[in-house]
Amino acid sequence: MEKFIDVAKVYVRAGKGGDGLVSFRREKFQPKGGPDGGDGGKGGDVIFRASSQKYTLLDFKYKKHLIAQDGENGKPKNQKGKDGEDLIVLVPVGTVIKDEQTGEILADLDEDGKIFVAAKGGRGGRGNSSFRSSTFQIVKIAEKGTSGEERWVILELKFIADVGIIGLPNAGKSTLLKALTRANPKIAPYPFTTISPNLGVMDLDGQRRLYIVDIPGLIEGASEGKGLGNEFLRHIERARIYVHLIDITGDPKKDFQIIMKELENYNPELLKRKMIVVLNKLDLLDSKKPENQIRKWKNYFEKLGYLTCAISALTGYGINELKETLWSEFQKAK
Ligand SMILES: Nc1nc2c(ncn2[C@@H]2O[C@H](COP(=O)(O)OP(=O)(O)OP(=O)(O)O)[C@@H](O)[C@H]2O)c(=O)[nH]1
Ligand SMILES: [Mg+2]
Repeated sequence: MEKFIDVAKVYVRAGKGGDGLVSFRREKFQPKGGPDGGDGGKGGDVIFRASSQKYTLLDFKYKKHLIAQDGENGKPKNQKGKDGEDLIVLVPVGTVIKDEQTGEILADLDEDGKIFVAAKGGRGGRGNSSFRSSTFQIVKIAEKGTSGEERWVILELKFIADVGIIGLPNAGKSTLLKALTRANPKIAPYPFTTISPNLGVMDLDGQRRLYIVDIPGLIEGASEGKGLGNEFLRHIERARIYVHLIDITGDPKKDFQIIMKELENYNPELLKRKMIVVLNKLDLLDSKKPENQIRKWKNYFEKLGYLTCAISALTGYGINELKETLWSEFQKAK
């Protein structure tokens, strides 16, 4: 199965080395002692480390500048400046790091704990005490620390989605992704808000996790290239199970058929994949007996052989149950 790619571009800068110091010992009765300026500390490195506790590159959507600490300057009395702390950046296992300029693969962090030093810290400069010798006592020179390495790198993570949310434009797919995960996709009251898949990770009690993608809306004729067309259907192939999301205030029967027909036209194999029908926007049912409506459509889809849930992605109604259902169905489908 082809994979989705989660990508982030980040700037890494290692710490500058601290400067060496020019200083002379000052003691009672010995106004001009020998040189005692300490060396500068080393600048911190920027290090990527693969962690099985990380699942996406979402952290880097807002934090793009990764900067390690500078080394301290040298101090009197031969004291070396402190080394800058390394900046350890956790990324999901499977993250590939590329040079932004050349595209060259710099590292493939495919195992938990694997590391890559993306920017080396600068060297600390030597203080004047390092330059003295038996014949050269009055040293007034010291070195500057060198600057830390810096560059832009691309982080890439390939994954297969566990769950793909499909449905007509405006059904509430992005709203549902947001309700199930901590993702924050764009949501708007018009069709085709989503133009490329959004990724989120559903987390049940910190133990059970599913990768969920919200796929752009499909319309009738998509398999012949209408709307966002084939491009979108291609995304659908990459999910293990589907949530077929339907606006209950629309025409559930017709809406369902439109999507199923497009799937079939595109690739009949897709119809064999596990699908859960989810009726959305229950909060908008204003009839006196919304349960009747819900029961009617639940029965309808269950008769067709689909596990069917009813929710409001907006208010959160039914979301916890849906999470459990997704987990157990995913286990069965594996
Ligand atoms: N009242 C109500 N509104 C909802 C619910 N779910 C989604 N909406 C609204 O429906 C509109 C469309 O929601 P989106 O999540 O952007 O829909 P989408 O399916 O991702 O749409 P596309 O990306 O265009 O395919 C927005 O105005 C949402 O606020 C719901 O459960 N109740
Ligand atoms: Mg959307």
